[in-house]
Amino acid sequence: MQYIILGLGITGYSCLKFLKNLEIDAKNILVLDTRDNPPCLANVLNEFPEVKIMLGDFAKHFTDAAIEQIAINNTTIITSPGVDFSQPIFIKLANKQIKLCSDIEIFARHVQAPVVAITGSNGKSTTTSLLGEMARANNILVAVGGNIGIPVLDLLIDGNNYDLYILELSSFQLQFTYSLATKISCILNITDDHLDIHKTFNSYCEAKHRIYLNAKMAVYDQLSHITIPSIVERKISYTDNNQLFDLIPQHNLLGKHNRLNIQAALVMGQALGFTTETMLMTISNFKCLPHRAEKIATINDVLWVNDSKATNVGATIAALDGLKDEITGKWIIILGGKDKVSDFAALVDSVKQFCKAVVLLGETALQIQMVLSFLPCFVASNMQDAVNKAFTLSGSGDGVLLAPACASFDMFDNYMHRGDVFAKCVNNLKCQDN
Ligand code: UMA
Ligand code: ADP
Repeated sequence: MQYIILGLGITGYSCLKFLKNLEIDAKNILVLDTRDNPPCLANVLNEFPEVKIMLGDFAKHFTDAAIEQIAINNTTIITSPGVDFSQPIFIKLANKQIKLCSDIEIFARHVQAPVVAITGSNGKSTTTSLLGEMARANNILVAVGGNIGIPVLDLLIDGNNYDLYILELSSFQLQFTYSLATKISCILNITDDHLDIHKTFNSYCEAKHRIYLNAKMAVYDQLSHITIPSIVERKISYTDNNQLFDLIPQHNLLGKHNRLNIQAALVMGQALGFTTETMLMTISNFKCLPHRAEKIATINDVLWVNDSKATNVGATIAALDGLKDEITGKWIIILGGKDKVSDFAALVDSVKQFCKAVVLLGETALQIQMVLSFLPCFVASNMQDAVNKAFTLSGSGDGVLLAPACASFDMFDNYMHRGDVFAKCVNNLKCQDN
């Protein structure tokens, strides 16, 4: 069998490690990446110098003759989630009946233990982590991975014999997954995201719904019709199951959206047989993950919050709504970043209600300014400039919220890098203030 791995980020690297672990001969593996210096290039050159790597535009490598060979040899093409499958070359492959596979598909073909899979436009990492903690509290040897940051194939070769896998899955990973048969699949919510790649909301939804294919049980939100499974027989809505939530003594997660995440984790935990006592205790001890509505400083009675993980419009609206009781004044919100073809007009109501000024950054700055011009809007040249502008606009009782509604890749490596830079810039203010 021959393999082509598309992408040499952490997914591509993990696919290669997995294939080598299966003792696939290097001459049967080819790795492609469009970047000049993909993140895991050095690791691969070091560990697997015999594997052939080709960089640059995919179309250059997928010549008509190469496509013919791929079809004849029935080559497996494993694609990374960041690969833009809307490029014409992939349409050409599809027209030749050549299917792409995600790393999740390869995982599905080899995994032995039960799998829980969680998707949604927002709340995936929080819910996945919380459910993972609940499993640990129930003494289950659990592996948590996927879009949350640990490639799933790494979990199959790390030497542990896991009892349960809990996976966070993105639409990009689900798009090319066919045979994942989960014990539970959950869609938390679906709002606009990644339309630059999926092109239409409908095809984004279709990718998300692939999580229910072959699922033994589906967990969804009855109040959000778009999450309702059409194909799974056993299904439970987590918004109809509030009884356990009312027993939680206290928790540290702000906002209505986090209540939903907790409810979803409780319903899945119950279905997995976790004890009520351990689930409630886990929720009480669970701290919000970094870069999600994280309070990072109070300077001159102004609260500074890092919600860099708010990478789409829905997450920003949830953050503004969830944080409304945290300040007595108004928010200065920092918005903008990489364009994903988003409808920023959906921000208008929440921004009108909770904010007094808008500071804009990145590729989408002017686009957002056009829809929020009813408030003072300032375009910043970099994060320090944005933080300084927000500082001068704020008064006692106000807050500054970084919840950009956009991806970070126009100016930063990823949302974590953006959040770290924000925290550092806020820290610089503190130093000036002392
Ligand atoms: N890229 C190229 N050329 C290539 C391949 C990739 O330019 O040939 C670019 C893409 O445009 C992308 C970046 O490289 O922006 C990274 O893509 P990748 O597929 O190499 O990414 P990995 O390093 O393998 O990380 C991926 C997920 N990244 C994406 O989906 C963009 C990680 O999710 C995930 O944690 C990891 O696999 C393990 O499963 C990150 C993410 O931003 C956190 N996800 C999106 C989100 O949550 O909104 C979907
Ligand atoms: P994801 O992994 O799907 O990006 P996270 O749990 O990391 O989700 O949360 C990212 C951001 O999305 C949070 O900072 C918050 O602003 C928002 N968010 C979290 N949960 C929800 C939810 N259930 N509904 C809407 N927005 C949410």
